[in-house]
Amino acid sequence: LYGIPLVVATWHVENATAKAMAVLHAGGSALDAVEQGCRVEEANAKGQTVGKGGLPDRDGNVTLDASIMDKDGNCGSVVYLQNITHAVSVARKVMEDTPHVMLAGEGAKQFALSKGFKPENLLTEASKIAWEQWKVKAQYKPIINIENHDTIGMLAIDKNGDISGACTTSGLAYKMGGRVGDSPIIGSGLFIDNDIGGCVATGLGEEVVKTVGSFLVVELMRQGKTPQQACEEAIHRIVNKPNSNYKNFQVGYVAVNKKGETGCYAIHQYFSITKYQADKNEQIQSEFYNR
Ligand code: SD4
Repeated sequence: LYGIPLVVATWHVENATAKAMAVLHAGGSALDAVEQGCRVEEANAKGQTVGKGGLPDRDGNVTLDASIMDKDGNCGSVVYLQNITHAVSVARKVMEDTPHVMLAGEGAKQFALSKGFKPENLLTEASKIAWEQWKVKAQYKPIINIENHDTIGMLAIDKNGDISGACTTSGLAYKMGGRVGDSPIIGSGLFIDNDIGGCVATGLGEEVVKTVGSFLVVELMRQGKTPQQACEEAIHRIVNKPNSNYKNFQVGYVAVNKKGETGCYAIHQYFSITKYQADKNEQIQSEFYNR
């Protein structure tokens, strides 16, 4: 099939998609590809929205959410994970080595340690300074767009045509302690159906959860919509709600179908995706609703 293997991800993450494609070219599975791709951004301490270096909550704690889903519909996730950089790999271990789908907080951390993950301080000097500056006013206003970087959601199709996806984030900067977003909620931040396609979300997680966004996109594709049409309709569901406050927040989706067609859409300008397909690893600006 044209365009397979392929990797697509939220935001400008060419190093991550390159890593994932290298895994696919070496004959690796889509599952290995999305995990390895997400790990690139988790390890990048300069990225302040994922893994190490992520911006903390109001109390100065960096807490990570991540999820992963494979071609057989298996999934795993971690929420409110602290002191472990590679949340996506812990999510994979939850999927593969436990009878559960989701582990939270201290339990997730203890599980990670038992699997050999090393505890680390994830709060970098830069993120600590940003938090201290934020505390001066301590106004909680979610930022509409953190340009070029945010939650990393990644979808891949391997040489066998099998689809997997993963999602990893430090969540909204300066969120309340204990807050969990969409990224680790299967069906919201991520959903895969190997017969149909997959979807990942970024932006204000609360709005994605309320509409079960990624599941919605996959179901719309099942009904015959292209990935592009499905992403657009899922965004319309959010903005068309009675009294929707959409001018004040961003949500973006990226989706892929079984044929290797992709689509993306957002509420506002400046959402972008990175697509690696047919030897081209490129950033693509998303179309958006609020013109
Ligand atoms: C969340 N969707 O925790 C994630 C983070 C994000 O813009 O993408 N922020 O809600």
